[in-house]
Amino acid sequence: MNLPPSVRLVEISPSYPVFEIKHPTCEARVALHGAHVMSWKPLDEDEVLYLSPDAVFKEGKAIRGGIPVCWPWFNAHPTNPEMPSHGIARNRFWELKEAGEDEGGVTLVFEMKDGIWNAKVTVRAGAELEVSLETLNPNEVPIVVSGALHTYFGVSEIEKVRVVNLEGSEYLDTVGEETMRRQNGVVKFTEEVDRIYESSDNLLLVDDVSGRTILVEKGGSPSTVVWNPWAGKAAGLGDMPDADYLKFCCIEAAIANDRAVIVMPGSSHVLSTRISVEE
Ligand code: TA6
Repeated sequence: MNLPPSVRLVEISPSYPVFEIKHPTCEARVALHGAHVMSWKPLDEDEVLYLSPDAVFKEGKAIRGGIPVCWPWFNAHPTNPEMPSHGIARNRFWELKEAGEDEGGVTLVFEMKDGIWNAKVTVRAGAELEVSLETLNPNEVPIVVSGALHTYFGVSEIEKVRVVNLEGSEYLDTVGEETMRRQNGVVKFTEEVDRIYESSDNLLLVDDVSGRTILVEKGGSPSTVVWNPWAGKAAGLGDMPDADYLKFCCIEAAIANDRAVIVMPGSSHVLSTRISVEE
């Protein structure tokens, strides 16, 4: 496929293609593996996404950082413990179907098919970043889908960031014994946070050290997942430096647990996240 002028294909490890975008509006990198946005740096801004320096770039292993596409299920498979956590999408190579650009940015369209599962990921990288995950159902029967766009946001110091607009939302706290709670005030990080909020609302990530505010807009997403492993869980992640929990938080446009979506034959569902840096 011919790539537009702002996009070039590089191999960051043997047979592991990554699309490098250098456009007047932004720089970004998107791996063919997992249709995975690895980085996005708008013009005159610092990098927005966290990518682990220990991330593994080989088939079958999800990249630690950027925007993992968790699909067609969130966390453990609903019925089969043999299946990988967070689905099949992020552990395999997709197919690039379209690549284009205009003065506003670059658009890449990826597809994957596996049995009953058919998905399309559209990445629009420009002054804003939008990732859309479309579940298609060409089958004769309904399919049930959950998942997340599992975005890792880079932060200056985790204890000096706030997630705003979840105040008052109910959430499932999955740290320790799962417990339903209600968010009191803004979300802060002073310990492990692993929460599934019942919220379709847009969010703000406020970094008090850099003074930067990130707007996270969601589409087709009845759940918002907020995660930081903190020191204990981070130490157990072999593809991330132990202290890097201080450098990111995940804010995920998700469809989780009992909010799974039924996609009827011949129809589709789109889960999207749109990220912008607020001046
Ligand atoms: O972000 C929510 C979550 O489900 C956490 O429970 C944690 O497992 C995280 O995803 C990362 O999962 P991974 O399989 O990428 O290590």
